[in-house]
Amino acid sequence: MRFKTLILGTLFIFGLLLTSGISYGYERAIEAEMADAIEAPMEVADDADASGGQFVWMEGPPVTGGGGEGWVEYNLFIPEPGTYALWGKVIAWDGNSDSFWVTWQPADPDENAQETQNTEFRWGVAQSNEWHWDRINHWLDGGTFEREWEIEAAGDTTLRIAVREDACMLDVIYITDNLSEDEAEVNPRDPIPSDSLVPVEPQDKLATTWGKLKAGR
Ligand SMILES: [Ca+2]
Ligand SMILES: [Ca+2]
Repeated sequence: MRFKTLILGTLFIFGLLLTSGISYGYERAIEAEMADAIEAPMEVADDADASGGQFVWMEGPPVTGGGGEGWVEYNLFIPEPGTYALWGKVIAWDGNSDSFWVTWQPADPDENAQETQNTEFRWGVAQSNEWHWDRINHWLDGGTFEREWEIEAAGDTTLRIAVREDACMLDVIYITDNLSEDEAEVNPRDPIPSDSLVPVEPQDKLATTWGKLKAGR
């Protein structure tokens, strides 16, 4: 009798894990300017209205074309396998400054989207000239759909956000296993101290790289 109770109890707990295990409530926000690597002409810039007072972009006038070079990369430790969504806090002035390329390995292949122009990785950024949240989507030729990433094992991942059009600005990246497309439900937020277990510094050296590039022209 006691054994039967144990079995039933185990099954009950297993059932609870199954129903509640779909989402365990992971979330983390990181300042875009705290990138682990930055390739010019992507650079860190100042804005008093941005979280942390800084953001990243390829500098450029909004209405003209241009871009396709430079990126930021983030080494992100994901503690649990699962399905994740990304949100970006962005400014995109107009139709010539409203996209990035996004690849998140190992869920995505090791592919240079700036070279392949693979629309699977093309993020059509919601336009506004105020800082606002936009869930990272893929802007396919047949329509724009919210993206999600299957992270199959806990461990290190590499998120690359690459310039597609200059003047598109990125302030914060918010990582969550809440797959809702409703911003009010997900409630993406700016970083808080507990997001940074290991303190990191902004990549000041990138301004140097950019300066050298300009001087070399
Ligand atoms: Ca532009
Ligand atoms: Ca920021």
